[in-house]
Amino acid sequence: MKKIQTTCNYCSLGCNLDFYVEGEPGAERIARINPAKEYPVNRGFACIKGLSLDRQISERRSPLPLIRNDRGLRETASWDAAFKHTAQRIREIQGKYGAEGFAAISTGQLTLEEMALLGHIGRNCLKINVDGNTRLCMATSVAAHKQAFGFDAPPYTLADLEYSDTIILIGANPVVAHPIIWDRIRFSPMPHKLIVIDPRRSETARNADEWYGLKPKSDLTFLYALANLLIEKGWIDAAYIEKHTEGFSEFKAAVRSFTPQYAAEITGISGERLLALAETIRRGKAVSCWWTMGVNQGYEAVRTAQAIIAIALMTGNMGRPGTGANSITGQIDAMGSRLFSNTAGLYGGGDFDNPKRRGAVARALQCEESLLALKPTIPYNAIVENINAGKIKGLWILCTNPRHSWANNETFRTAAENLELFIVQDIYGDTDSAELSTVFLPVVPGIKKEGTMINTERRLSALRPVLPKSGEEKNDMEVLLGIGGALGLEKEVSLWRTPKGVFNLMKECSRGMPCDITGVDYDGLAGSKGVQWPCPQGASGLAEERRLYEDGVYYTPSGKAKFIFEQPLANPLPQSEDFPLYLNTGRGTVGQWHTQTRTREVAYVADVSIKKAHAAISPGLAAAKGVNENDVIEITSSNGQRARFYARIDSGLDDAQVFAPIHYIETNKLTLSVYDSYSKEPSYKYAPVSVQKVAEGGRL
Ligand SMILES: Nc1nc2c(c(=O)[nH]1)N[C@H]1C(S)=C(S)[C@@H](COP(=O)(O)OP(=O)(O)OC[C@H]3O[C@@H](n4cnc5c(=O)[nH]c(N)nc54)[C@H](O)[C@@H]3O)O[C@H]1N2
Ligand SMILES: Nc1nc2c(c(=O)[nH]1)N[C@H]1C(S)=C(S)[C@@H](COP(=O)(O)OP(=O)(O)OC[C@H]3O[C@@H](n4cnc5c(=O)[nH]c(N)nc54)[C@H](O)[C@@H]3O)O[C@H]1N2
Ligand code: SF4
Ligand SMILES: [Mo]
Repeated sequence: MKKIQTTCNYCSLGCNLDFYVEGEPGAERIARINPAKEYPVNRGFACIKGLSLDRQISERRSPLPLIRNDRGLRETASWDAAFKHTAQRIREIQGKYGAEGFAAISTGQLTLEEMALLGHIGRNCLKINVDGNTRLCMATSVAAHKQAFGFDAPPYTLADLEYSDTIILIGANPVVAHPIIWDRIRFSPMPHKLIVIDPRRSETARNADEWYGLKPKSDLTFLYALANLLIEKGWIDAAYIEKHTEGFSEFKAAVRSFTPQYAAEITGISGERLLALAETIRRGKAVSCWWTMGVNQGYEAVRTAQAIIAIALMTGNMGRPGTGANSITGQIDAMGSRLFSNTAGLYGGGDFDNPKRRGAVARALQCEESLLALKPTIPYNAIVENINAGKIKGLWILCTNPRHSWANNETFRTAAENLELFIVQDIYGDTDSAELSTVFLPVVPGIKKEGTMINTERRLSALRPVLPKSGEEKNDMEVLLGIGGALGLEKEVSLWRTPKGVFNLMKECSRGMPCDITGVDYDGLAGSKGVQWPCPQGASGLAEERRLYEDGVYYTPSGKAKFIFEQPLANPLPQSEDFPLYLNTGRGTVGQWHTQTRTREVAYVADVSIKKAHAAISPGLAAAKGVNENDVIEITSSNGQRARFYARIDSGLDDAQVFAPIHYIETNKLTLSVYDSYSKEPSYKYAPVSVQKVAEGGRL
């Protein structure tokens, strides 16, 4: 039996798993999957999703492309025909509507190398807009880090969870979304206090020492008031502030008006409880703050993330074991997408108009500088808006399912219907998005692919094929190269033909940057413990766990971290008489992944998951509306749409809150086209709605 170590390609922990494969060549079979014992992230544990990665090889997948014919039917085509057809249609669209009449959307679930190659073909060669669906997820943290730290460089290593005596989770629910983080908190040898800040008494909040159930989207006021209290009480680290930060006096002056009384009105959290939190922070010797989508997905999300950073900076909780203002990523390779996708910045970092970086990247890629994209991509929402305005007529989406996952998702359905060319590259041809495609390009799942992933703590790890491809099957890289070839880009992609070749190009692009990976050996990553960036050439004896900013030096021109303040904005679309309630959304269960295309294959997840869309309301609201568990309710959203759900009753919600898991397409029918103004990340977690009962128990 052969043992192959690879990376789980679901969540951002990037657990490593040992696959045991038996059988003759051509008839290989996965006999067993064990979480890798020596891997520093998961240390012999994994969740149900990783342990069932072998379930993505079902009959639902067809190995050959589908092209929609004149009668509107999808017909099987050979790979050669599909490549030629797709390339020809891309050229026609660009000829008719200009280069930017075509666009692409990728994702943080592809490998670093696949994303880099798409960025090269799309952004450099075709001069198109390519955004990542990391925009729906991590764009806020990217913007927050760049402005406050000078580079998109999150400080922590996961071991900081175990060195922390005060763990504060803000808008994060790791019991469901990051089970290995939850394990590491739960079993941490360090006695600790766990605090959860979340309008919903989530699964994690139920297991915390303290839960702050603030009003939705009131985090910024809450954090400014907390900062003000820490400053007034003198519970700050003046030496750290003086030596390693800038902008503190302006910040201090700006938050002065955020009194506990004022904050209580906005947040619903009393002055006494705010003081208790400030005292807990003062007492903590190693305080760490961790945030996820409850912060990132809001209309003033970047400033909220920066307020968390401000609290960590002013209390000197940075750069030491167990501290940090720590953004947790979502998808396995979100970090790879942020650094190496050529979408919002050059490969390895740097703006498209930075002459020094342009020169370095062109040299690294061994190409003319003029080949490099000249400007950042327009963001995801602008791509969808431009489609609906008739400016973009062709779209290529890879490894994402926006018909379901995009905010206010009927706008994506309209967009797909407005397209002349809609290419979907996915492992399944029956996703909600693929069903609308004019060209469907089937690819193999992660267990048949090779490349590199970068997890939430900046750790690079190897994805290695567990099973060989069979017959006509292709992987993402081969499909990208096939289309590149049919577009006549043979010369441009000549150095980009293998994952290792692309990785080595990206290494060169990273040279001298904060995310320097010139010391990483592609082959050496396989079967290893992974390595965190930075890892420059010649680096030796690197510790298994490394955090950034231990020396207090940041990546800003002055070397100091920045305090950033802005007056909280009015909610652009608040609750009203017609829409007195609000819809909160998020992950439902450990077993379910996003739009469920993959996890529906796992029988023991499907068996315990509720099949149809469901939404939770409080016992108080249920009583007021005469709703019992499993009755059918209709939720009407301020975006003009309505949808039906089975009612659940959840005592962890306040009477104005409705919580719907994202795993059902109905949920995003109701979310808003509202974005953070800096990151353009959708405000997925807040939509004014009203609720009505439409039927007794289970007649949906
Ligand atoms: N099982 C499973 N795991 C996953 C995923 C999955 O689909 N399924 N997806 C992965 C991905 S891509 C991501 S991005 C992560 C997401 O991981 P998380 O962000 O932890 O998960 P969410 O459920 O989206 O949201 C977290 C919490 O934010 C809270 N929240 C809502 N509004 C606010 C607010 O205004 N303030 C505060 N403080 N909190 C608020 C919600 O009530 C929710 O409990 O999960 C990853 N892991
Ligand atoms: N209301 C609401 N909406 C949300 C969120 C929320 O919290 N609330 N969260 C947002 C966030 S954080 C995220 S990350 C997005 C996720 O949104 P999506 O990325 O759209 O969701 P997935 O279901 O993960 O879609 C991935 C697709 O890629 C396919 N796939 C899997 N492996 C491969 C592969 O190797 N190659 C290719 N080509 N395809 C593959 C899968 O079959 C699936 O169709 O949802 C966002 N939407
Ligand atoms: S915790 Fe995340 S990376 Fe680990 S096995 Fe589960 S889904 Fe995969
Ligand atoms: Mo995400």
